[in-house]
Amino acid sequence: MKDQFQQRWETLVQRQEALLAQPNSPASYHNGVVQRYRNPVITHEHIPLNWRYDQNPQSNPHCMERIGVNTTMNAGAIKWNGKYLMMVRVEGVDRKSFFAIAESPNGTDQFRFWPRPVELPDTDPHETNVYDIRLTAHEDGWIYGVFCSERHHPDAAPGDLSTAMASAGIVRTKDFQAWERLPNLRSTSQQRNVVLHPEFVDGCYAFYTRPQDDFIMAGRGGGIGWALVKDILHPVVEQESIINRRFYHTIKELKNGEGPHPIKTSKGWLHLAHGVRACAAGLRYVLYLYLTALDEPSRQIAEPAGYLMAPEDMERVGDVSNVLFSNGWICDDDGTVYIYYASSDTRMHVATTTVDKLLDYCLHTPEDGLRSASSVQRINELIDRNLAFEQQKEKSSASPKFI
Ligand code: M1P
Repeated sequence: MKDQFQQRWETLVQRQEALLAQPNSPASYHNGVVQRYRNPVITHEHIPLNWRYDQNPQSNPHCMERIGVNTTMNAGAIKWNGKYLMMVRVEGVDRKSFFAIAESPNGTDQFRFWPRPVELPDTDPHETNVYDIRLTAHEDGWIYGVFCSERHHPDAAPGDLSTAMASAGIVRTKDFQAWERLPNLRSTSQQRNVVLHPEFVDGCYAFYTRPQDDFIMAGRGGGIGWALVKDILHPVVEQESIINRRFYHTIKELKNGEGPHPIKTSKGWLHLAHGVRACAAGLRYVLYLYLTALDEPSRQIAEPAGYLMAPEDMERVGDVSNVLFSNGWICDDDGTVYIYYASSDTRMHVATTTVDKLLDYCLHTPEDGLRSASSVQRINELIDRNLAFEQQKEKSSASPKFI
């Protein structure tokens, strides 16, 4: 007869295998722009059992979980050797985040973690937490990961164990096994949500930045910034301009941040970003799009009003509720786009669309008029066009047809 340990272990394994093999399918409703999938693609239950359990009944007679995982979220993404890779932010029950890579053969299900979490070169004993990596296959031949490197603020008052400082950490690799750590991006302000553009611009590395007054609040930081860096081995923000601004009474009133690096299209660079506003329930994070010029990635040419995606149904609830956050998407050669997004800082999901649809959405959705009166005007313009179209249709169906 199997002992208790063995029985429990087998149940754990079967349960996890069933989860990992579970097929995913498109959700029934979509608005024509993006297609959500039914199941989350990665949850804390996807974390390999041998990262969490001591498998030896002698040292773990109750078959207890020894190292718990709280959430799996905010993953960078990249297509690598034909596989869809997510570099996931895994947060332990001890609140420390680290990175781990999971791969899928098709981008929508069967994500499995590689055997071990990523061991980044540990270069600074003050670095306490790392998270939200953005992966960029740069034209210089390296794959870069830019992430938030967080530490206790050196100027925090005695006894203040909460004030933190965020900067952009940089690593690079050619095979996702060996990682080279570069110096953090030097900037006069705190930085989070920093993203490397995939091409050189004026012979420099180009970064999307997010200057902020302190660890939480963007404050005087006007939105998503742009900075050219001459030397990636000594990266310094010398000049920073704001390319995607925040505005009063919008989805990004409080703060915003670049998502993954933009996708290059025939009509410009497609950007996915998050916008944050405050409400009685706390901060609300949604995803939005904007487009910049092909020959000048820092010049905005279109931005639809409002959000592309906001938390829905179960996405609304989690460790930090009412949050959608994306720092990874993959564009296939056929133009299919896989948007990987986390809900409520807890789990990863996928939604699919195409480059054509996103461009259509970007170029034909009215921009934000910033006032209720403009919103009503835009709806009335659409109604007028629709009425004219219906009249035209009626006319042509009523007119005699000569054969
Ligand atoms: O909790 C929501 C998000 O908050 C931060 O994002 P931002 O800097 O734009 O406010 C990050 O900590 C992010 O990881 C988190 O998902």
